[in-house]
Amino acid sequence: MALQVAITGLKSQSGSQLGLSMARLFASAAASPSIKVEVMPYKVHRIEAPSNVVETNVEELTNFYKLMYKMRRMEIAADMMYKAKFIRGFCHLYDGQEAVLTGIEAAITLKDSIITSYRDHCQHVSRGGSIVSLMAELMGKQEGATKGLGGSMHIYNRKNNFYGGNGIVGAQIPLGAGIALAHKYKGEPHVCITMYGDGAANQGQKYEALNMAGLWNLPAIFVCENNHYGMGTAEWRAAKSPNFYTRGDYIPGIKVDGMDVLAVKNAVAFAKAYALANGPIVMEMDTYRYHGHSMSDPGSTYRTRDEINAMRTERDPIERVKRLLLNNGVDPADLKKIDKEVKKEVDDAVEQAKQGQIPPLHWLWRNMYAEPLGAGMRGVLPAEYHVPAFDPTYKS
Ligand SMILES: Cc1ncc(C[n+]2csc(CCOP(=O)(O)OP(=O)(O)O)c2C)c(N)n1
Ligand SMILES: [Mg+2]
Repeated sequence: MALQVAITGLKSQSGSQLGLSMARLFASAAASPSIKVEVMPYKVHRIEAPSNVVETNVEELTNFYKLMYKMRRMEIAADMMYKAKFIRGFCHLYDGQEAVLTGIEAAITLKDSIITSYRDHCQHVSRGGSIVSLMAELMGKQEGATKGLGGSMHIYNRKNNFYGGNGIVGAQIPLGAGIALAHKYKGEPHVCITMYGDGAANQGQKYEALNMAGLWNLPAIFVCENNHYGMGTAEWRAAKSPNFYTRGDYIPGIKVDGMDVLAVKNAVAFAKAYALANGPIVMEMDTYRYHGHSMSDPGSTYRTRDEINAMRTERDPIERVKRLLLNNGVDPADLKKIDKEVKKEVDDAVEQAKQGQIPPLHWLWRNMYAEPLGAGMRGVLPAEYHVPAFDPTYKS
């Protein structure tokens, strides 16, 4: 079966808007028969649930499979490069959670904005960045997404409305409300997706941001990725109410199986339409991270191996899509071919990134401000003191 075919004529609750975003993410040329899938019913708060019957087709599923497998291989490669000391410092991996981002991207366009926490590698690629520039950034090379100066937690792509990469827990939540305000202020029909964890969901700044978003009816979608742990702390130890989809109080909420890309796609399309017409909405994605919190956490001291294994065998988002594809007549050899191609793409990107250059030392003093302000810091003018000569090649 030819797998490189197109997605057209998707009919779902999001109508042409979903078709458009699909064309962007998953380029296509011909329609294939529609497949109806029943996803886990949504739990809702102050809103009526959308249908849990989702329409898809082999082409769409194939492209979901490819993107999620790419994310998985990228994170496995990052893990290996960290252990081989090519990557230093902070590094938080996203494997296990791939269906959340893939489903979100399927329901929005690059004109909609995304902002997230430090767990940001996959957003860089889903928003159009290359795997080479991701790997180069992780290795601190100047060919990296943020010129090797940001590293794992600080990847941005303003051109495609990806606002990072934020190391301070919860800091992205008010920023996301601000981005939604900008969309509204400019009269744009776009939303801001703000992704944060179950740990961040208990923070005060979230409630201030929700209040303002609610007051001003901002097109803001607050996506709590509930992977059930904040570092080594289980959600029930940190949250009086772990029903994160209800925690917006006066703001409606919806709880989604975050290990099912179709459930996510359908719910985000619904949330986007709601947010544009009415204002903010909270989404709780029930998901799981396979790796530890970051590289210093083996991930097995505060949860059992049985729990991790059960997630992998019973709820893995990639295996779920694979099963759907096989049940709908796709040849297993075609999926093996995809696996091989994706693995090679990631391996080649890692090798290319290794060849990159370490940034020159004086770049440490560049890009702190849009242009050197001439303002001193504790009596020192950084540009004069530390930088031999202004480097006009720095800004791209
Ligand atoms: C304000 C602040 N407090 C503490 C930390 C340290 N810290 C980093 S990640 C994290 C846990 C956050 O967990 P969660 O929000 O569930 O996100 P996840 O890592 O599970 O994606 C903590 C406490 C920080 N970076 N910023
Ligand atoms: Mg968490």
